[in-house]
This record gives sequence, structure tokens and C-alpha cells, in this order.
Amino acid sequence: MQKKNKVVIVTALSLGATLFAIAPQTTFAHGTDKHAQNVTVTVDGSGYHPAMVNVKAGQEVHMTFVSKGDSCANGISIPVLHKTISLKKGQKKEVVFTPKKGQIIAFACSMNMFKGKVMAK
Ligand SMILES: [Cu+2]
Repeated sequence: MQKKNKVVIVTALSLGATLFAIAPQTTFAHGTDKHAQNVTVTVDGSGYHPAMVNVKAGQEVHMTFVSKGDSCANGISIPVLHKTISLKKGQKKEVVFTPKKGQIIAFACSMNMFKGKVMAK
């Protein structure tokens, strides 16, 4: 009886250790895959920073727009991806895409006044 209990405890411990070992990788796959490229673009009253981003073609890009101010730059249109984003000050939103070689993904405010682009090499 005692022996049996010991076996159960050991199994539970090793299962716990296994889950612990797997957990960080699971988190990776959902957000920051090591092959994914993370790009953060700050949005404020003077546009997009950086306004020009270089990425690698064929690898997923996680592009996060972070709004730091109230301006029309918060309305972002990305025609190539058929996406529009609407931000409020303090908000952030992510766009995920995989660019092709040589592709230029331009984005602009809804008035086409502030502009930016992602270039894939
Ligand atoms: Cu504008």
C-alpha cells in the first residue's frame, strides 16, 4: 500500500516537471514564436514610429500598433492586407501576416496623410 502511494507521488511529480518544461514553449507558440518577427509601431500626433520597417520575407510578422496620442493616425488602413485598424489613445492592436519576398506593405492614416511601410527582403 505504501509502495503504491509512493509510485503515484513520483508519477505526479514527474508529470508536473514535464508540464513545467513544456509550458514556456507553449507560450512561445502563441505569442512570440522565435521564428516570428515582432515589430512595434508607435502611433502619435506626428504619425508612425518607425515609419519604415524591414522584415524577412516568408516569416510571420507580428506587428503591434501602440497608440500614444489622439490623432487621425489612430485610424490605420493597410490596403495590401485588406485591413483597417481603429485605435484609441493607450490602446494597442496586432496585425499578423507573412510577407512575400520584395513585398511592400504600406499603411496610412485614413486621410492618407501619415504613412508608413513594411518592406520584406
Ligand atoms: Cu490623417
